[in-house]
Amino acid sequence: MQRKPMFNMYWMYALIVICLLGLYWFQDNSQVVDVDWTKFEESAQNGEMDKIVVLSESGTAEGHLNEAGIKAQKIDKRIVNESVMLKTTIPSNDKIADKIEAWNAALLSQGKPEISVTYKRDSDLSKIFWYFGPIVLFVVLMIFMSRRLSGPGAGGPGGIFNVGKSKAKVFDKSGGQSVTFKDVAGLAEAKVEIEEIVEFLKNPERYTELGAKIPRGALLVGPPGTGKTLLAKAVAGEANVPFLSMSGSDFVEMFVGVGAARVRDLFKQAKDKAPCIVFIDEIDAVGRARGKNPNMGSNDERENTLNQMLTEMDGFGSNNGVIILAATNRADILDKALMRPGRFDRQIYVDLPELSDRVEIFNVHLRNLKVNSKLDVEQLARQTQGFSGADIANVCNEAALIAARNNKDAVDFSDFMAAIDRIVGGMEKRSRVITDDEKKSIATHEAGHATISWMVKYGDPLVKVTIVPRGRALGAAWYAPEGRQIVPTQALLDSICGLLGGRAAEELFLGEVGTGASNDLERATKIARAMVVMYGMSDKLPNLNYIDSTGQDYGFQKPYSEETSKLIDDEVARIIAEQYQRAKDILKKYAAQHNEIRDLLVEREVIYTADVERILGKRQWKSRTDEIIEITARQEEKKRLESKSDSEEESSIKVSSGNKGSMKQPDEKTDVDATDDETPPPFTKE
Ligand code: NHX
Ligand code: ZN
Repeated sequence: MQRKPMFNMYWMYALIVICLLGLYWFQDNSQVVDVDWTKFEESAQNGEMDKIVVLSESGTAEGHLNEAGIKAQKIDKRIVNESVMLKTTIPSNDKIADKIEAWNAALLSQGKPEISVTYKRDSDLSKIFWYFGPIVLFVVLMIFMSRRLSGPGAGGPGGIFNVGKSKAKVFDKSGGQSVTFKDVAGLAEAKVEIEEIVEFLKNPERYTELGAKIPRGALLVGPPGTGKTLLAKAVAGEANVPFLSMSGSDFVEMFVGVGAARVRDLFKQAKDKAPCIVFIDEIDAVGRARGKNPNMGSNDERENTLNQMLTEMDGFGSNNGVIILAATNRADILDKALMRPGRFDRQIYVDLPELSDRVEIFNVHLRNLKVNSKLDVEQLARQTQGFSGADIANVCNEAALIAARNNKDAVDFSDFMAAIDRIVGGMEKRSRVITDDEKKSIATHEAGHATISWMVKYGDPLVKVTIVPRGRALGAAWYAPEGRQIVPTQALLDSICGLLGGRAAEELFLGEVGTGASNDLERATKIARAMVVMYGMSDKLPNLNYIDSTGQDYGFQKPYSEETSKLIDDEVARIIAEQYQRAKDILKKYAAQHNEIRDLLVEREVIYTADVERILGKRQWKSRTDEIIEITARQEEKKRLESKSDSEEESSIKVSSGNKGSMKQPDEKTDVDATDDETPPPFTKE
């Protein structure tokens, strides 16, 4: 984190007070009395001094009085101290030495002690140093201690005195690079919705003239890493207004009332900067629904903060040009009061990127990389189903790191694939020693997964099967997740069956089972349980849902009886048992193929879709991914035809015949399919 300037008004006050105190203290310590030269000379001649300091630079001399001297000078009302100096301006620098010598000679003849003499040059500087040195030291110490006190995270502006200040980061035009919608890939729908907000900020008159109120805020909802912050920044960049950014957890501090004070300060800051955008990230940290039972006392502070936020949003004049954007990945658990009209009136969903969005996102990140010119971005996008924008950024960076490690001069496709594997499965551990027996049982397990998922209708498309240890796993079957919108019951059953396939193969072909399948079983059980309590898919408890999606949990009480509880457990166990039996049945039927896959796996360590297809035959069902590819290709072809017809109406016979009628002629479709990979120039194929 960047260090903020550590001085503020409070410190200035403290410094001044300390300086005054210090000056007072030091002045009292050794009293200086200004006298004229005659008086000084008289005192010296009377033997009242034990030491004279000549400051030749300033042309002054200081005479330190001895005890007799102080007694003799006590008549002077100014003298109150134990140690006193007489200070005078010396008439001439060169004669002072002779003078003192003369005085000493006289004193010696009278049997009195001599006066010692020291000559100093820049006395003022050293004096200042001795006066102020300790003070400076003290102040530095104080600052250091207050920083310590307020903890490493809270070390922001000025420690404990500033807890009530909002810690908003302000980005405005002066702050360098601003983000615009051009930098945001994908998110087409979200952009459309949010563009309106930019309009409000750019010309509010258009809306206010018609009597419309400008919205106060919008909630950006979506999984982590999907670009909510980026979108908010883009709004600020497009509207060309300042952008105040804060995280919901910044409001939370151990002191009482701090959260509310920070909310107040944030809104005050925003009003000063209006028109502007306030962005609160992770708003669920403060915006979580207020509990109904106040026995869990510790939430009071958060509730105060939330109440303050609600009040501030209400208290706004409606047209003062402050728009609040907030981001969360859990809109369902937010307090309903936050979503009331007049507060966050609109919710904008920021979803995980679709295939075409991922292509765009890859292209954005690839701009900064030196990549192989033949890189198939579409293939990369296909392999990253379920990845967020942040994940893709990570893939690109990781790929570049891998390429650099291998001393390549451009990042190529294999580096990207290695990066994806690395991110999904963890680091490869080729150094782990595995015996032949172990290899065979791992291969048996993985071949079990592969066989089942290949043979069931809704099995995810297999990418590869490996027995190379990676992360915590000794082996794995890799799939390209389908990303289904609607998941039929059978699809859930099929995935349970696939997960149990590893364990089933161990039982069937090894005769004993091992501990390794724990993760498979955990996932299978979770799906089965969700089918029963969430999706209402079980025979004994049909169409019932015992999950509260609003996040206001039932406390420690379950929303169902003990009997239901037993039923749920039984149903989950039944589903698992049925699918396990089914997996074993499938494996028995295809035992020969399974063993062939296993042996190939032991031999090669990694096998791919093509190998499995050769052994098990082509899959009976078309995967959703394949269908999507066809659909997008069809849509693109349609677009291309339309734009062609706009620009080159005179060109050829085929164009006019191809686009005037319906786009959905069956022969056209197959044409597109056949040329999907090569993407030849339009209208050359037959
Ligand atoms: C162990 N690991 O812990 C060894 C090193 C059955 C051939 N003694 O099911 O590797 O046994 O299909 C996430 C991902 C635990 C969480 C993997 C938690 C693996 C993986 C245990 C294959 N592939 N199991 C599999 C496996 C193991 C484990 C995990 C996890 C094995 C199996 C791990
Ligand atoms: Zn497994």
